[in-house]
Amino acid sequence: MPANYSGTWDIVDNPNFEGYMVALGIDFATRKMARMLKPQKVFEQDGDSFIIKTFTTFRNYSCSFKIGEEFEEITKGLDNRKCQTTVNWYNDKLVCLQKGEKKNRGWTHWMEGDTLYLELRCEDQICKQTYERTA
Ligand code: YOG
Repeated sequence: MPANYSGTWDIVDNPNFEGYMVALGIDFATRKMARMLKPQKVFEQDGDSFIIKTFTTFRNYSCSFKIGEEFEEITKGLDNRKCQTTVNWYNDKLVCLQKGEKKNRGWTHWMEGDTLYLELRCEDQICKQTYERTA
């Protein structure tokens, strides 16, 4: 039985989101505004099938995938790049690789009780977000 991430999660900490956005090439004005956002994650999971929705007051982003199946991800409304993306289990962690123009790009999710972590990686930058379960 894989871990079950289903639920609603609100951000409580977001160190170095700025560095991650710089690495993605996001312009100053957009970064300034995006730094103020408090993203909410909604996970819909059925075994190895996932929909991860990220909601903010500015933009929303949704990503659907099956574990181990590479897909083309267009990061629409984010940095608008095309990636060949794969997500795998590593024990109960979700480990994502986003192959494309940016080196070392991907993310990892893991849970500890009602706390959800997200490490966002791009080039030499790491942003480690923390979320708390609200539903
Ligand atoms: O999530 O890949 O949970 O898809 C990364 C933002 C700000 C737009 C958010 C809107 C990168 C302006 C998604 C932010 C900054 C700044 C929220 C992270 C880019 C543009 C929609 C992500 C994964 C893992 C699932």
